[in-house]
Amino acid sequence: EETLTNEASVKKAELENCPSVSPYLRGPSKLVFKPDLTLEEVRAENPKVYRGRYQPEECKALQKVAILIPHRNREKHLMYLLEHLHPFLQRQQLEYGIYIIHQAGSKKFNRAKLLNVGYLEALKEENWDCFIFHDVDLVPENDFNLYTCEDQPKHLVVGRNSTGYRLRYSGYFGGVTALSREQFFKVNGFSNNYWGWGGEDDDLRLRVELHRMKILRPKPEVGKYTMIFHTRDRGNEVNIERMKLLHQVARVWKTDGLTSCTYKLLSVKHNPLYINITVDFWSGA
Ligand code: UD2
Ligand code: MN
Repeated sequence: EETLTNEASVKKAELENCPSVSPYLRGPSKLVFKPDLTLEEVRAENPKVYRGRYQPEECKALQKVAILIPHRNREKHLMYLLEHLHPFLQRQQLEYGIYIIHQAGSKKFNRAKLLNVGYLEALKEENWDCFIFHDVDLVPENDFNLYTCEDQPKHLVVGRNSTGYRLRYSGYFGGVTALSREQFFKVNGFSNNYWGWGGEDDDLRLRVELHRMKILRPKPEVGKYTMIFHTRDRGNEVNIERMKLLHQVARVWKTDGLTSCTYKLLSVKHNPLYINITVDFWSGA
């Protein structure tokens, strides 16, 4: 057992760095969502993913990337995302882990707080370099859209099918973003105070701007996504407080965020294709 571990680590140390551009990238693709797909099939298609994680065999990945996905009651979307994201990330030669942060109970949904939890919990098992904050219903169409972090925060969704593949508004920072461990730490993560739909993405943009960071984006033809059709979920009604909250960012970012993110951890489970973290935001938290 011990010699095996040693041999494995020696082998890993000898691997050369992966190239800056992976030879496996394919460019634009037409996405197909098979109506009768099962999670069992997705598992069979991804034999090299172990307990939600993967690392290339042929080279040492340039970054270790944690994908954080806030979730409740979107099982079908999750299955399609896993089906496409695993091969996509492997073609990019990344070392990665996919974390689903599941909100238990029926209290208002809190996407931003779930993502804070994901960051804090994921760092307990690996010193990830880079974090991708990812909606469950957005599937990337072009694998040149790299799921890596750069010297500035990156917004990966330039456009999606439902909006004619155009940026919704300048400063838009929703859907999928990439921040390094340090960048996210510096802005104290997301606010924990956005319950229900809307505003939390703009809040993060303001935090980034307050710290004099710039937002990078891929080219429009690369930053393309398909959003799987959905209506507004029950428990995620529009947050009418969002404008008020957005006016407070400069005053509260230091005390509202990672440093004040309290939650009840119900379970951490390593499934074959993802790591599931279930949390409860009990009333008063
Ligand atoms: C937009 C943003 C999203 C977020 C949201 C406002 C884009 C492409 N996305 O998404 O990033 O800023 O507005 O909060 O602009 N979710 C569940 N279960 C629920 C409710 C939400 O899993 O019951 C998760 C899921 O990952 C979903 C995400 O939260 O993708 C955002 O919710 P949405 O898809 O209903 O909101 P949408 O499409 O307007
Ligand atoms: Mn959506």
